[in-house]
Amino acid sequence: MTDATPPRPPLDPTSLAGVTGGRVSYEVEVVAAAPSTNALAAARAQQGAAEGLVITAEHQTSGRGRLDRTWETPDRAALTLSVVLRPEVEPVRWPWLPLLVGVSVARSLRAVGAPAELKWPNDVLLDGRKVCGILVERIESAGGPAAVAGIGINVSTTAGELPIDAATSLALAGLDVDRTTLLATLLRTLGQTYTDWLADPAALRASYVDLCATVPGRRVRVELPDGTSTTGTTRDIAESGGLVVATERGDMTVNAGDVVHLRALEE
Ligand code: BT5
Repeated sequence: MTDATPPRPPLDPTSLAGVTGGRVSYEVEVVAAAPSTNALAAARAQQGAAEGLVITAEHQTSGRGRLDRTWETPDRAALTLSVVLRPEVEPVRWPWLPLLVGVSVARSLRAVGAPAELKWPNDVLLDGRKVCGILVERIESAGGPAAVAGIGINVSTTAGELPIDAATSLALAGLDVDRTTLLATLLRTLGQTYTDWLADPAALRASYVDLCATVPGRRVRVELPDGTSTTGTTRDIAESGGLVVATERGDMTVNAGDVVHLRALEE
């Protein structure tokens, strides 16, 4: 198999001007290179940036994952973006924001022909491999808290460019997707999904479960933030957004952690 780099046209900022989704009117800034779009957007949110600011980098050179992990994408091969949102909701609803972003990405990928699924809490999978990572951070600012929603999607990334075996890209799944078109679809879908959730929080849970490969009835290993892990069978998504897992010691709701989907031989 060859691993030649495909043509990688730049994003077209003019087609992104004036994009809206639900209540969100976007202001999209395309930068050639940045260490982390989340870091840039967080600084802007702290300075009072309004909801709808989007910073996207053609080349993100020091992308951040959760828990100090990294996100690696070559120049123009991926979409790497961060969106500022200012949800006026109780703190107890904030854990749904990353899940909401996952639903929006999965819907957008399906719209361009990719049968994407979610892995709890917020990985987006294609053919069982990670095609997108999401990092939502809460920023305190004088105008109130803001959420910076960071999204990285592998678009034309080749197998040799992916950092782990369990990753994939739209191109590797046989899809030739224009990044500008995908970004516009994503922003429209995210704005609408977010606006619907603000008005009706309960409805998102059913949409999430529908798109989620983790629930119900999946054998999983849950790796908790304290370093311990446990195996069990998934039951449901709780109202908190947590994952309900049946274990030997009874049901537990996991609100933070990593999940590994197990195959029979891995137990
Ligand atoms: C994530 O973290 O998946 C969140 C990634 C968020 C990236 C976006 S890009 C725009 C914005 N600006 C940023 O600085 N970040 C956000 P986590 O669940 O911790 O997964 C990280 C792990 O995914 C790494 O340790 C690798 O194993 C794997 N990984 C790294 N790069 C990848 C890629 N391009 N595709 C698939 N997997 C990758």
